[in-house]
Amino acid sequence: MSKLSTTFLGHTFANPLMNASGVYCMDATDLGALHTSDSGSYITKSCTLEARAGNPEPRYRATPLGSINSMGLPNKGYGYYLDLARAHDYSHKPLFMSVAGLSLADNLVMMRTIRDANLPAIVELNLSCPNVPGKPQIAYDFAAMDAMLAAVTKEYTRPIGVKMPPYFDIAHFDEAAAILNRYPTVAFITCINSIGNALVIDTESESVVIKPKDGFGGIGGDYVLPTALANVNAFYRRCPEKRVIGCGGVKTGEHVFQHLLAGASLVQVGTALQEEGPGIFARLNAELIALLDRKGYKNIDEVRGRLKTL
Ligand code: YRO
Repeated sequence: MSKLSTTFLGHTFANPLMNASGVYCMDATDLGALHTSDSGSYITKSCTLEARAGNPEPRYRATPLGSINSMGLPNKGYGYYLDLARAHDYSHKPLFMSVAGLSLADNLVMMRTIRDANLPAIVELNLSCPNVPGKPQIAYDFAAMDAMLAAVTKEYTRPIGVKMPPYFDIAHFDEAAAILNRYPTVAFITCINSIGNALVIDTESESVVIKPKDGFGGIGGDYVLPTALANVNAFYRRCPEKRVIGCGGVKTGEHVFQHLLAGASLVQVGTALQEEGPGIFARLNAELIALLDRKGYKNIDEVRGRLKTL
């Protein structure tokens, strides 16, 4: 066993790194690059019942401090990812599937089909999915989130995870965690999705930089690391029976280490993977090993949740 290897939901991972859903995971070409990379695992693009083209371009832009996107859920439809999951070599590395139905009914259809396929793939349910128009996304509407989890976990009784947007208020951490804790088969919580509805402005052109939603979009990268660490740690403290996957602002091995300290068991890479490509996983693993060596840690399980307070 190498220094970076770990276990999660009964699966063995060579290292804690994977892509954030949405990055390098739309089709078999993208996913093939993740398969052959030095990631410990990888996840498919959030899927819907039917394939979607997504929003008009430009719909993603990198900035010196991160990225903004309003992709609009472009994906090949859940059947495509389920076929890849059927063909996946699970002895090479574990595979996650992200599911983001446009309604509770759509999620139930997808979850039943995935259940009946009886694969080792691990489902991450994206709770940033649309709700009734005029209402916030599911994860910002706690009654809708509770109803979604009740219905999904009733049909799909194997362990699942939920992808959460960031919260910014202690009362919201408390309420979200209390809801998640009512569902024992919600085995992991991935924190965080992009910080929603930000606006990047280009001074020279006096313009927005992405076309959809008058330039509004979710931000990732350097902008979000402290928010991501807070959300990882908030759910790690409140949900002791669950695992947490860290996502947000990871660009160096040091950032991976900080997510582990905050309580993450695995760590996802979004914007930095989009900008650097799948070669980033070899660099992050090397940087993390060097940091663990310098600090005298024998493995990453020793680091998890060891954040000190003052
Ligand atoms: O635009 C997207 O496909 C997207 N971008 C993100 O940063 N996070 C997401 O979860 C998604 C898909 C879900 C949704 C925002 C389109 C409802």
